[in-house]
Amino acid sequence: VFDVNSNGLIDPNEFIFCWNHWIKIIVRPISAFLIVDVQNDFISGTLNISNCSAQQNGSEVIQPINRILETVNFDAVFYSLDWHPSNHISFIDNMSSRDLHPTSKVTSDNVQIYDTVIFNGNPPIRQRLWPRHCVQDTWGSELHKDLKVVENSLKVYKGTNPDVDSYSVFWDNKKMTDTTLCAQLRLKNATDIYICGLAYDVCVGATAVDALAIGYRTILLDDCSRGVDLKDIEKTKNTVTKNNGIIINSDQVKAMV
Ligand code: VGL
Ligand code: ZN
Repeated sequence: VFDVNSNGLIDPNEFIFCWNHWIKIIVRPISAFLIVDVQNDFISGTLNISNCSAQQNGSEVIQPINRILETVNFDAVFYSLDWHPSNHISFIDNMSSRDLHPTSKVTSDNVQIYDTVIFNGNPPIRQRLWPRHCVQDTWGSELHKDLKVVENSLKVYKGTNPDVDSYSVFWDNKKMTDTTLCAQLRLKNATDIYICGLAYDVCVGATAVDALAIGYRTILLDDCSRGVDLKDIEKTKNTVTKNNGIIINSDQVKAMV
């Protein structure tokens, strides 16, 4: 039984004491830290998120992420990379080389960046169009040089199939193929996943939703994530919370792991 203060809140120190001396011993959490797509193109390259509607600065995630990496001992650390071939389906400049489905309201005549088109396929493929970004083995697809890469961490590459996009770090958008993340997490018997990075409302959000669906305890790091659209960031947070995920800031991580 926790003591509560006059606001009805549990004393955080008491909670941390119980967590470390009782709960952790019973629950035996195994924690993974997943840093999503902190790559040059999203921070200052061709898909610089500061040019998107929310006008956020992707470089601001680096310092809080580095601090977590320096102070918290996770059982596993993963860095995902958006890793596209040159002919990738999501690049707006590749649109003309693909067949549009007759129901697509957006066509080559009226297309604008960030629009969603429908390509022919079985079933037809809904695809949001982005500027060419994170092309394999280019500067834009490299992790930002100031991001700390810890020893024994693993890199997870996604979006490598030219014909299907991949927002979640678990599966492509059609759920045809899983990445190495799934197998690595099973190998480690991970129970808890801390997720952050770029873009909050695209790949970070999709990854958190999948983590919750698989059954991981999922913790989203709000101050270590930046996104494209404020409304979509809000939707992401609501979805995560509704599915029993939690959203915290970086200064709360150390006490939990
Ligand atoms: C991403 C747009 C296109 C992301 C990847 O990493 O959030 N966004 N490809
Ligand atoms: Zn991409």
